[in-house]
Amino acid sequence: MLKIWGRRNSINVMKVLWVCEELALPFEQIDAGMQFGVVNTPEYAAMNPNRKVPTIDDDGFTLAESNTIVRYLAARHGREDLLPTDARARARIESWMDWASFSLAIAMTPLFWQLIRTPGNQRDPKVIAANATEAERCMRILDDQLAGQPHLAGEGFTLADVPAAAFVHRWLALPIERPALPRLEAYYRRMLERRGYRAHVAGPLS
Ligand SMILES: N[C@@H](CCC(=O)N[C@@H](CS)C(=O)NCC(=O)O)C(=O)O
Repeated sequence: MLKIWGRRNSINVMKVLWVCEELALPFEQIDAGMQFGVVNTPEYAAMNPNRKVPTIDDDGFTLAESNTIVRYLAARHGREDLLPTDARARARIESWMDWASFSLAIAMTPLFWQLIRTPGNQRDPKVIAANATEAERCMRILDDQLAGQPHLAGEGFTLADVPAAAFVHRWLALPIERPALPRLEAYYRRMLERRGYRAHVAGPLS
């Protein structure tokens, strides 16, 4: 059975668990990272030298990097709807995945850590303000992209939606002031119709 190492409150682990639900794949999840340790063992480092979560073992094939893992799983299970083989259709999807990890995450990660994982008396208001502004700018990009289409890459749900929608839940759940972004909020409600998103992504922040 597919093994997934990673604590359930890691956004990168959430993406993998969610996609397993989309693929109806059985899996064994093993707590690892932060308070669970594991990542600093030599056995784990041999699978993932970066010592981060998630890592998977699919029948002896080990793989790190959450976006790569979800692309691998979709391809391995022939899910053209989630990740087409056509070069351009696929590139559109990957572009949104990369954007979420390299632009949206750059603002969302410090914002989330400050507001959720840092004691109130140790927070830095400047870090919060700067990243809240940048996160809002990114969320407006998503809101614009959703004009006239229900998902980020067009009509259907694809892997383009996975990293971005994981951050949308966090952004909407953070104790910050937000502008009304009706298309983004409708998108969030659409994501909530998905069992895997409800089960693995849309829980309380921790
Ligand atoms: N680019 C990597 C990033 C992995 C990463 O930074 N994971 C975080 C959790 S979201 C981590 O392992 N943090 C340290 C820990 O949990 O011990 C991926 O997408 O898998």
